[in-house]
Amino acid sequence: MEESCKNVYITTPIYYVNDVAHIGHAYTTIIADMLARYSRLTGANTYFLTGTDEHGQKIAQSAELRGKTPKEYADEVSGKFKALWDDFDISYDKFIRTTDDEHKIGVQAAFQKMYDKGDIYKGDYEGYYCVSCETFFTEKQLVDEQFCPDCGKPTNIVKEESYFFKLSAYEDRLLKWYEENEDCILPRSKKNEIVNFVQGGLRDLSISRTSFDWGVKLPESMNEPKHVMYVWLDALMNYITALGYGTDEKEMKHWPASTHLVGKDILRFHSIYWPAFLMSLDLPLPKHIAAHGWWTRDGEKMSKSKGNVVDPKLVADAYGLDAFRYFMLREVPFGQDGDFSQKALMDRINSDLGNDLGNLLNRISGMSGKYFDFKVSSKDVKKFHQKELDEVEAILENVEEYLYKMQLNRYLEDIWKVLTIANKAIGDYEPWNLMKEGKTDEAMALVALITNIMARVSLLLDSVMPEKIGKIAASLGITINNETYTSLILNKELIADTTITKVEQLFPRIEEVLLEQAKPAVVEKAVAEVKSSKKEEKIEEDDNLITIDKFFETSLKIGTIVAAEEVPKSKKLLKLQVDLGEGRNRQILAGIKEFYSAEELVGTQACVVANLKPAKLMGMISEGMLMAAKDENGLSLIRPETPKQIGTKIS
Ligand code: ME8
Repeated sequence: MEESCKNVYITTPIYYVNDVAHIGHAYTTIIADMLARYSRLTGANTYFLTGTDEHGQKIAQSAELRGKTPKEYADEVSGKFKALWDDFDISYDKFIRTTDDEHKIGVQAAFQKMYDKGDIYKGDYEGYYCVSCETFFTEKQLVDEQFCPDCGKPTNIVKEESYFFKLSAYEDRLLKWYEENEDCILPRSKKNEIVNFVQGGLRDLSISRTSFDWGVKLPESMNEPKHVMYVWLDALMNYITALGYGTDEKEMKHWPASTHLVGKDILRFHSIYWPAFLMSLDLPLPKHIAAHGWWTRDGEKMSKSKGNVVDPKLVADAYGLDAFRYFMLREVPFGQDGDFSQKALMDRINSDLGNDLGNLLNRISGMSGKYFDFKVSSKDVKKFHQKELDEVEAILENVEEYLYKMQLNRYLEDIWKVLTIANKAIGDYEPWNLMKEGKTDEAMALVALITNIMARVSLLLDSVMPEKIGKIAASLGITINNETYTSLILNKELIADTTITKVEQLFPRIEEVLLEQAKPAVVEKAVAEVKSSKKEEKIEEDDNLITIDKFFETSLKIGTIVAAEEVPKSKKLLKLQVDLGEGRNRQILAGIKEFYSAEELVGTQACVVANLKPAKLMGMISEGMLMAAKDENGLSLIRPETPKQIGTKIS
């Protein structure tokens, strides 16, 4: 974010449509919304972009699993994201979808430009691909020769004709950019990781795929109908196609981005590929790429595939949207991970919001009502309270800096210091005694001091809690806009005479957790539906639940392990021959060597996923998978309690 009178362009990642929105997504979007609202208040010409990322193998597979076309599926989930942000009153200026025609045209224009420049060439890609992360890896990068180093899922071997982007040619320019722009990647600790990574050397990037077709086609002039663009090239371009790059460029005046807000999982794409693409396109680079940490549940990253997500709508409905926003921004230092806890949320509501903020407003309306018929005049504030005003101003002068550095929790911490000054002043000056002593002017000055502090705090908190601050401002008789911001915050003026109106209690105390437990969203929803005795079909529509037919698409069988041996050079893999009663043994490579020896397995039974597509691991075919469960105490194979006939179906 930059100072006022400038163009400010703030973006969230565009979210994949294979996931329901959870509090991780809400977190990014709420931070971006806060920055955008603040920026508008300061008078900057602000543009705020969010949207959905709808192409790629992952989405195509998710759609197929549900028996939908990718577009049908994308329409449905993208609609849910948009509805949630609308429900949360997120102040985006544009919601982009990568299936929008303008976007596709823009991406093709960018591809063409990079190609014409000589930055794209055709070759063959051979390596590993993680569909879940939509990322290419070299063999060296894999964990145990097989698993994605980012998400831990198995990778696929990909061997196909591909176009490449000359990423390696941008290594030096990227390093120079990092060096010359101290805050281009925030926080600093994350920047160091990126610099180290790039110093380790960059390989050219495969930017087209031929093995599936759910993606943006290459420009027609290239006559390559088999190729679609790599989903990350397509996705990153959204930040410029949303402004009309390659179509109607009238909004391009907002470029370059002030802040690309991202989670740390996707920082590499944003701080290496994206600036390199932009250099190739001769466009200026973003000012800041700011990476926040993860919200976890019991220490694990929240994600739908892990089934540990918290539904932000449930939390906001239970505790209030503004309280939820405040909590997210205040609780965890930007860049660090945070475990979601309702207890912590309740504490913030009862203490920070109820006691410190809400109560102060009650005291203003109580004192002004009792002593002055709700009228407040600032005329003697300077005379009696210059000291407090100076203290407040010394703090507030520096808070904006925290926003530029993305230290949002410190921004809020300091605003709370100002509230403490106000609460303390009431105790120190005891207006009830001043009134008794007939020092009416002094009592009025004190009430006006508190009212002025509350007015300034309101301006600074409006972006964090727009709804509640709207109510506070109305109660104080002020309007939250750029004019008031300029007068009270920049010029440090005092408010004009005003009349206080009483408001209901803004943050009622919460005595016990309101959500039984923040269970995965689908479970919560399903339980709620059953409780309200709606029809069962309704549950089936909910994102994660499957029908029994779907379950039976997986063929699970009992097999006997007839032979087992270690795979040389592999820490994890054992090579097994498993009899499923098919007249021949299946070869199955299982990552269980750390937990079982080859000898002890021979002659035992296991549950086998029998209809998996064969996969190649370390150059050997694997024709199935053993079922196992792993926790902190180790891994156990799932087996029948008593021996069963070979090939018995599991149901
Ligand atoms: O990566 N904690 O989309 P995505 C905090 N389509 N934030 C989280 C989170 C968690 N547990 N889980 C997700 C993609 N997020 C690409 C982006 S941009 C050109 C393309 C947030 O749906 C966080 O901002 O997987 C993370 O970066 C983003 O959601 C990933 O969303």
